[in-house]
This record gives sequence, structure tokens and C-alpha cells, in this order.
Amino acid sequence: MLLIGMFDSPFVRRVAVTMRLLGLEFEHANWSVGKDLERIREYNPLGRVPTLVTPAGERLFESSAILDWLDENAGPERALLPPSGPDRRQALNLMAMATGAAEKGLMQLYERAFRPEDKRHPPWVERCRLQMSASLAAIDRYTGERGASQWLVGRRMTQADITVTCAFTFLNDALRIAEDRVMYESLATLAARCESLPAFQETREAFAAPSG
Ligand SMILES: N[C@@H](CCC(=O)N[C@@H](CS)C(=O)NCC(=O)O)C(=O)O
Repeated sequence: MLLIGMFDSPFVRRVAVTMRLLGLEFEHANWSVGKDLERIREYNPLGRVPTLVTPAGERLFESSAILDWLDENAGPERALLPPSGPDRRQALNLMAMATGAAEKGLMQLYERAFRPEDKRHPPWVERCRLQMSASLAAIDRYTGERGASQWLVGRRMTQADITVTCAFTFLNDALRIAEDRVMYESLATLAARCESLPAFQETREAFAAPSG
């Protein structure tokens, strides 16, 4: 199996952590969306990561589609997303807020990485920052109400914990939201607990801004 994309991407990382937790071996193509775009495009016409090449040679795009395939192969007992009902809906909502916050963070970073200074639009960056912060605050509130020593959904770690942690760590690294950390205390506690586990430590990579 080949996983394409750097672990400083929260989308690539949530796939890598999931594969580690499921005990799946994979080769890692540590390619940057900046300098390795053409190589990535040979596998994915959109030039995006993560892209996964399965043992059968299928190419899978989009982290959610890759996670869906990994869960299907893991079987119902080991799948990381709850199978149905309120737990599944809650996990999907938390994951949508976390990936949405990460996307809004990326848009702020791409404004700097890919646009010349005179083409940047501060109101757009501010809008993204607000959306990102509101989403993180909602996850933090939920985590606090649930109790930061618990998993986010049910009684074991699920994809919600993995995705929320990968998004939070990425945003802390890339945008220094740690300055606001007091706003996200419960979320930070949960993320620190996850980050101490081997599957997270083995896939930790400091953020490197892409250059266009
Ligand atoms: N919705 C996608 C988002 C993936 C994504 O935005 N990946 C970034 C890296 S963090 C990327 O490939 N950026 C290059 C581009 O979109 O041009 C997913 O979940 O896989």
C-alpha cells in the first residue's frame, strides 16, 4: 500500500494514524503539494493528498473515502467510525467541524503561500479565521461537557478523536492557535492524550509551509 502526502497535512495524518492503529503496513511517499505537484498528479488528477494506492492497485482520493475503505476492510468490530445511530452522527459532526476548521486554516496559509502580497484579501482571511475559531470553540465546548478524560464518542477511541486531534495539532503548528489555547483547554487536553500514543507519535511531522 502506498500513502501519498506529508504527515504535516491533517488529512494525510488521520489516514496514517488510522492505518497504524489498524496495524496496516504502508509505504509512505513523503511528497509536498508544493514542489512535488507533478508527481502527485500522476496518481491523482486533482493533485491532492492524501492519495492511497491499494494492494490491488486502486487509487483512492479524499481522506474520508480512504477511511471508509479502511473501516470496511477492518470489519465491524475494529472499524473506527461507529456503525450507526447517535454515536455515528455525533462522530461525523465532530469530524466535519474538525476538517472544516482545518480547511479554513489551510485557506489562510495558502493565501500567504500562493498569493503575491498585493493580491491578498484580509477580509477573506479574517472570515476564514473566524469560521475556524468558532468551529474549534464548538468542539472544545462539547469536549468539556463530555469530560476531557473521556473519548469523544462511546467508550473507546473513534475516528472522531483521531480527526479532531490531527486537525488541532496541525492548526497549532501552522497558525499558532496555541496563543488562544486557554479558549480550547478541553480540546488541548484530549489532543495531548492522543498525541502521547505511538500511532500519533510515529506520524508526527512539524508543519512546513508549501511554496507555490
Ligand atoms: N477534502 C480533502 C482535503 C485534502 C487537502 O486539502 N489536502 C491538501 C494538503 S493538506 C492538498 O492536497 N492541497 C493541495 C491542493 O489542494 O492544491 C481530503 O479530506 O482529503
